[in-house]
Amino acid sequence: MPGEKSVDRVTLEILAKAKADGVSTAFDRAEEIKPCPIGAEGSCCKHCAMGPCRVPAPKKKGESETERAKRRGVCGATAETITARNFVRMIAAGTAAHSDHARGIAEVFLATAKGEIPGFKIQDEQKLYQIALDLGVEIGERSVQEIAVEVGEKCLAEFGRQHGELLFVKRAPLKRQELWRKRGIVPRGIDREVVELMHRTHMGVDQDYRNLLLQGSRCALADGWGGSMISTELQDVLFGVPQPIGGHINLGVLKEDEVNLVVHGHEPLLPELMVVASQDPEIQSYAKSKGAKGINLAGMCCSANEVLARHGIPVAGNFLQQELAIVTGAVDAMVVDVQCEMQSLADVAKCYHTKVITTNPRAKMQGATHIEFEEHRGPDVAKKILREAIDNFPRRKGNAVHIPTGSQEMVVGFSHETINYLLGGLFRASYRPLNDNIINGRIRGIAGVVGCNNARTVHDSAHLTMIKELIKNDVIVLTTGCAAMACGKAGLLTPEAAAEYCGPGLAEVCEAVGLPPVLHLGACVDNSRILMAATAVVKDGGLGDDISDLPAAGAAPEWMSEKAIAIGQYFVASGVFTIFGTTFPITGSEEVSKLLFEEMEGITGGKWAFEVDPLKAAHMMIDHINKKRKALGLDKGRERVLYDMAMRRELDAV
Ligand code: XCC
Repeated sequence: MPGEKSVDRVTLEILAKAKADGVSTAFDRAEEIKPCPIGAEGSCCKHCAMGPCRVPAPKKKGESETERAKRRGVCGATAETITARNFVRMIAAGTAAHSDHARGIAEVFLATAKGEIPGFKIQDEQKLYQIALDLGVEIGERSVQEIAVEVGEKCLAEFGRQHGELLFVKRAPLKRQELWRKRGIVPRGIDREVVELMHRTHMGVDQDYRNLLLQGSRCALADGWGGSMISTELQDVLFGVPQPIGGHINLGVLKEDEVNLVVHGHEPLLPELMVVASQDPEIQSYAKSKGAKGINLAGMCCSANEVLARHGIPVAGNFLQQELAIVTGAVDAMVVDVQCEMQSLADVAKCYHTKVITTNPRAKMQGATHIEFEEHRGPDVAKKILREAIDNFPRRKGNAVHIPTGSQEMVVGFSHETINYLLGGLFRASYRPLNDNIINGRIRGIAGVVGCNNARTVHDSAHLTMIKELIKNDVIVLTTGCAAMACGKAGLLTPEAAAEYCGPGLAEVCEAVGLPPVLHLGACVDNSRILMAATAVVKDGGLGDDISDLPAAGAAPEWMSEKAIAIGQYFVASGVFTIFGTTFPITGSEEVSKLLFEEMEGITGGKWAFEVDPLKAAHMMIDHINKKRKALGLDKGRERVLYDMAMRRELDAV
């Protein structure tokens, strides 16, 4: 309905409760606080104490050279330098976030391999061997433990590497690697690229916006093919590669008669232990002793995606629903780690009985209880937190509780490995059927639609409008993060969605295999799975020899976090046309806009676009996909060959 803040009925229902309870949420604050127009365009510089300098946008027409020369900061920095600096600092922050997460995982992985840590073990040996091969770790007759120790050490060394190339760069198509080398943007060490970007954007260092954007690309690649990929890969070995699994989503997953504990954030280490600890008979009977029927673990944001994909743990909601989970009055504890946690959680919790528990020394919050997740006694910490939640259950204020009815079913847990065997069959796992269906036109192309919610747009609306338009036009969608949850709530992550929303070609493929038309690939670090899927498609042949040749596009229509910019840039640097909605933080400079929206294609084969209207954005993606199909000679329309028995026999004989 026009004027509504969300397209999700459940969100609106709890927003009404927040209003009645006198609780302010991000939805309200987004209306009260107007964004600074110059900051929104990226041309406000506060990198030194002579500023902040706000460099206004140029006059629409007829700006004289003198007027143009005046549009500078005190140090003389131009709008292009300032916007480029701000933009690449976002990349540095996003890369740092994903990569610091990855470092934590690598440390726990190594300690697990050495047998120094309780609660974790090497679960997926197949994946370990695959990673070992890619990292150049010898397998031979060595034990799983020996291999895992060396894999852990090699991954940890990637952060502090000073020279050479990140090892996972070799996973990319050869042509792509060559292009990166030619452009001088192959990442060395992950930390090194972040530090260099912070240095270059310090006052008075790199004042050439093109040069800044090249290092921005190098740093972003250190995220996608470095930090994020290390997180995904090592998490898969520790906790298992996700397999298709059923799940439920939305605030209706909370339970009236059970202890509700919501895990929120990004790192799956503690949530994995909570899954185990919540099933412990001692903890279960403790919950019963306090009058609860059991323990209901639910997830929020990317922590949710992690435990959903591996255990089918229900999802309470995406980014903009975090305060609303507490407003239901039914959450006994919200346990947070790092990233995307609103500081307002502690304030909202004051109006109810919810205990907000921070667990990571990097991320404390005033008004929250801090129980540190010390990995070496992880299972004990998990139980301690569960007991806190259980102790809090009797404090629920009955008249303040309102849990919306119902939740949506979905099928999740896809990865580049599962796409392989789902489409190819268990015994001839391959991307061939996917490639063939793209070549024959049943599937027009592939889109990665990912990213956040943003309180300045209608919650979930742009995700759903864009994705429905894409699948209607036979574009299969890979999704992660909060976008994936929007799809889950709207029923797009079910095989049945194929018949309802897809064009005839995609519907046919999905129905034949029993796949949803939108595949949930996990959390935001798992966007690295999309890079791997794209690479697998290239390597299977018939669709060009680089990611930039593929009929594919990426989007984050409701983005808000710096991590999204890092992700967008590593997709662009990997050769993908990538379109963002909401706002775009470089529009204060015509030169930087031209570089990112046009010239980048000549540098990396991918480019950015900015379009607020999700329907228009979807058609820009489809046009791009069509352009790539044409370049591959696939624009002739599909030829339907009807096989008679003789032809079938002939085929079988091949
Ligand atoms: Fe955060 Fe990952 Fe964005 Fe959602 S999608 S708001 S970054 S939780 Ni990652």
